[in-house]
Amino acid sequence: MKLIVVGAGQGGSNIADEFVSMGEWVWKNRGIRIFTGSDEDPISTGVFAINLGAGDLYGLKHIPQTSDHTILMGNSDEFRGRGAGKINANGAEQARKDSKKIISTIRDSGDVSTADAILVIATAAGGTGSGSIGVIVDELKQNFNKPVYAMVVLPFAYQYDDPDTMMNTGTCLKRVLENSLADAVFLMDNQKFVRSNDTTSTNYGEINTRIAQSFMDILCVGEENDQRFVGEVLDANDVITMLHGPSAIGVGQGSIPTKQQPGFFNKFYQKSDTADHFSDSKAQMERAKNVLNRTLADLSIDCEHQEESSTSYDAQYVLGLFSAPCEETTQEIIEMMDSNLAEQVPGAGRRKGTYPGRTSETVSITVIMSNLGKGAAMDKVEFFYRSAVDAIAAKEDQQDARNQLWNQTNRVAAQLPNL
Ligand SMILES: Nc1nc2c(ncn2[C@@H]2O[C@H](COP(=O)(O)OP(=O)(O)OP(=O)(O)O)[C@@H](O)[C@H]2O)c(=O)[nH]1
Ligand SMILES: [Mg+2]
Repeated sequence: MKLIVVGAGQGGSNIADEFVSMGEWVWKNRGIRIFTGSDEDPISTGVFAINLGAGDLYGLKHIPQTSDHTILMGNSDEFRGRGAGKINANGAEQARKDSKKIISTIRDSGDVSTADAILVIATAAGGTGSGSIGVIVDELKQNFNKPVYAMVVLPFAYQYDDPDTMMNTGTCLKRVLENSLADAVFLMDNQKFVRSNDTTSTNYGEINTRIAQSFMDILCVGEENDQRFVGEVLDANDVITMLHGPSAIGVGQGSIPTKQQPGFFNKFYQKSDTADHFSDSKAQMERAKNVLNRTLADLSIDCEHQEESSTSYDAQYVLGLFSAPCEETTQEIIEMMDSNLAEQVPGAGRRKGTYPGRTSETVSITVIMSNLGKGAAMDKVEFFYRSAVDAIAAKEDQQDARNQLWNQTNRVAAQLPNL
């Protein structure tokens, strides 16, 4: 699947930058392009960064810092090179004003005609990305008529007590989920990407790498042209037809123990090469089950639904992609993955694929759930909406109280002569 990737705001652009880094690795190691452009073009041809603050764009390592790939909005008025000051209405307004520049830059430099889809990435808590993502998604959809996916990165739990964070996140989610032309919206909860052993200073770099890597196999699988690595294919259309509405993605990995070289004694007990010993296939099955459990635990946003002590997921579609060396990819294991997903996501349309041979010492499973219904993700979105409503009301109340106090003070001042 070939993408155009557009990062808006600082966090969004940082993640887009990580997509380029991942794309470069994939090109070097797998000989596959996952962004637009011909084989001779730089990998970054299909990737763009948009921001209000020039300073935020200097940190990019892979997206060229030239006007054909980094798009600076608000150059002509009061924002000139500065951010949106954490007010996402400013981000939205600047994107509307600069929409022609955004579209023409992507049209002229992005090789859009070869794209299967467009992905627009932003964080929800700030001003620039949060405000502009909905506008950018709509402009891209109207101008290019391709599937357009939004990725909205939700704030860390420690930010929930900040009123601006909650107002920006609530209004961004409303714009993108309810009032935009996005075909699907990937919800990425920063809190889910924090590892307990991370230091207190948030390691954005590591989180961004994890976010980009979640998409690696799903982008590669349909583009693979080396027959040794073509399994049960999931091509771009399989993915596009199942991607709708609020969605979660996750990847779990497990390592395959290296086969022991036979020592002097155990060579007498060596198993035949042709038939797998049953304990081998049992271990493989256990490994695959553990990886699937890890994938579901590591989805980009919690979305399970608890009912009377049983846990399930409510989604219109679920996709499972099993990537592992051929000898680990048995029919039994694929059936296990499929029936497990069928059981856990009852009633969902299922897509499954295999991607054999590309990794030698790991088994990994990618799961996408799309058009999520009841469950933790919906609760989380509602939590942000309610918190935003509460934050706006509290802000107004506080301002009223301040105004009243100043009115009293001003009445005293009124008794003084004017200078
Ligand atoms: N995963 C991830 N999250 C980030 C990153 N940078 C910032 N964030 C999160 O996003 C929030 C908003 O920050 P920015 O993305 O810098 O905001 P912006 O879109 O540039 O908007 P301004 O407020 O105008 O600067 C932060 O409070 C964090 O929660 C990043 O590189 N990766
Ligand atoms: Mg910024």
